[in-house]
Amino acid sequence: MTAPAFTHELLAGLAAGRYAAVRVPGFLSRERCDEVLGALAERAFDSYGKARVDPPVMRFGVGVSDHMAGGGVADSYWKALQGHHEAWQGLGLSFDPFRTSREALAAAWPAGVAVGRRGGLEMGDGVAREPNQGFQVHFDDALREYAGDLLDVPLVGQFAFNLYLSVPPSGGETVLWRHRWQPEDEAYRLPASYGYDEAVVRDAESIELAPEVGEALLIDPRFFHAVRPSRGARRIALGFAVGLGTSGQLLTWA
Ligand SMILES: O=C(O)CCC(=O)C(=O)O
Ligand SMILES: [Fe+2]
Repeated sequence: MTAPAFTHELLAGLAAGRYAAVRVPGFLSRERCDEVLGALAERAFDSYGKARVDPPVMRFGVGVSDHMAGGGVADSYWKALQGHHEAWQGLGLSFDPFRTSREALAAAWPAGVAVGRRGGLEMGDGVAREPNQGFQVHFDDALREYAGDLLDVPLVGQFAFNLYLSVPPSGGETVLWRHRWQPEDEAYRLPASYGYDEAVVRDAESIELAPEVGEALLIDPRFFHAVRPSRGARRIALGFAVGLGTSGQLLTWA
């Protein structure tokens, strides 16, 4: 579904599986995209853990996936989050793009949106990601990745939010398959990787979405998805995970 704004019906439809993806072109103005991009262009990006994420994906900000330990979250995550907030504040932006994004979701979700908490501590609010060489075929599911509940509130649904700041003239498509993880899929897992051989989705229906600058995309990341390699320009998106909690609230984390 492509729409001028996120609505309650669209978010409910995505959670229920009625829609594969909801995209909102022009979610962020060209001026605001350029402001964030201009500030990020001056900064050094980190990369995700090199063994797990290959080809490498660059990142500005802290993501919990690099701090998983024993089915939970390592102390290093909470320490790293301090530097994360300093780094984002250091960009000197005139607005907080993660807050702006949460507010747009809150306008569509009567029970509200908040940054999720674990053990009472606020999780990270989002990252900028640059998968110029693409993301492998993978899925994201906090219920499978963590031993217990990741957040203090149990989740009954999950979304992935992406806001595209820079997109290449060719490549960089997000591909989404009508296939959710099943035990047999483990035969296709790439060694030590977050990803799977593409044969895992060979028989599944798919859609391919070529993002535009300023567009926001919500998907249910429990469906297998990938990002194709970019050609000709950086592909930079702001992103965070969104859970639908048993409280009815949407809870974000990164
Ligand atoms: O960059 C994208 O379009 C999708 C990235 C991704 O894998 C996710 O948001 O879970
Ligand atoms: Fe993903």
